[in-house]
Amino acid sequence: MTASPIPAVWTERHRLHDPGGEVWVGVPIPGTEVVARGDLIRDALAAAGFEIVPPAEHDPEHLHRLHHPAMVEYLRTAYDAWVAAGYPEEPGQDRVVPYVFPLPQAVADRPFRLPAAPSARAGVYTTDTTTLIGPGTYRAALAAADAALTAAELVLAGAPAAYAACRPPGHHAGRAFFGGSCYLNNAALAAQHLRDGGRGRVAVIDLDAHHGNGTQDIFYDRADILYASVHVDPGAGWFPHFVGYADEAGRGPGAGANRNRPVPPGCGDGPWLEAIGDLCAAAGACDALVVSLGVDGAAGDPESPLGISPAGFARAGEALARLGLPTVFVQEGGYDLERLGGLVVGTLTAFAGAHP
Ligand code: SP5
Ligand code: ZN
Repeated sequence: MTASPIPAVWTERHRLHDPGGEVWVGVPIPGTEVVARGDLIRDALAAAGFEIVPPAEHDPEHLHRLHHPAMVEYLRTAYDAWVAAGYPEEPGQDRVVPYVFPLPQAVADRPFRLPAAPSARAGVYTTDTTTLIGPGTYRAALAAADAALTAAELVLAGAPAAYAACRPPGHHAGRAFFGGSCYLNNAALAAQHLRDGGRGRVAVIDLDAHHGNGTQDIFYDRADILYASVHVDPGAGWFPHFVGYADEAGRGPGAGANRNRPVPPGCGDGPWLEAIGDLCAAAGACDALVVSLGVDGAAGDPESPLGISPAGFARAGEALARLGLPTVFVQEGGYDLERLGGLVVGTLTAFAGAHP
């Protein structure tokens, strides 16, 4: 096979992040956002002839464009504070995981008090109990952000498309919250980088099976970055549960620049591709594209019921290519370890074959 025209940014620093499982409905379970994902994606790309490129390092100050500095500082320091407080010994938890949350209706009308206990601080910025922080989580999240920024730089330098093998993923991370196995919003950072590099209007099309509530949060008030997502209907009982409905269309100057297309569990290729057609039509007036490429909509994936076939992902890649835009792909979810690499390669290859 000839070399792919899409450079793939990847770093072994993803291995620094081992969430060590997750806590779901109170039960510690192995979790599906595992270290093996990053290596399986790399191996599939290399076997298919993709050029593997290391990310350039960026000053973490970059993150403050889109993330609250206090959250970034929390992510940087949370694990050390957790260990210093002795939780790995008593009660025996070696990852940062919350047990209380400052719900707005419980605290909103009084000054915010940053809790003294690291166990309570763990609930200040995360939405859930499934997004644990380990010793290398912050460094791996920085490396994933570097990969997305580097892919954006390759496109700004003239590549028609570039792919960032981000792990941990990012689209559930908002300006001042993280969750859903995400810490920093890689796709949003790539979109902002394209704007900063002179692209006038940027579309983020999110194919991950779940709604990207973090990306929506970051860009909800902005007209210069369109967020458009197809995802399993949160109203049918799926993560992120509280956000991702069709009537969330943006606010203020961003009104009309947010588009959600929830699809029903088990919908399969037809309705999913129809929704993607709508999202692409909305992105037609943009100057650059970021694709949040989650492949967890695939049939057999343990985290979603959508049942999309490999051919469906290829058709999606072709539809995105027909936009004819400079495109940055950013990896999000995808948890079927047998099929993960093939789905990523298949989507990118179909895109490359149809891109003008
Ligand atoms: C990036 C991304 O795809 N995040 C999605 C995280 C969704 N997590 C939802 C709750 C996890 C519970 N998993 C239990 C699986 C049982 N089949
Ligand atoms: Zn997902």
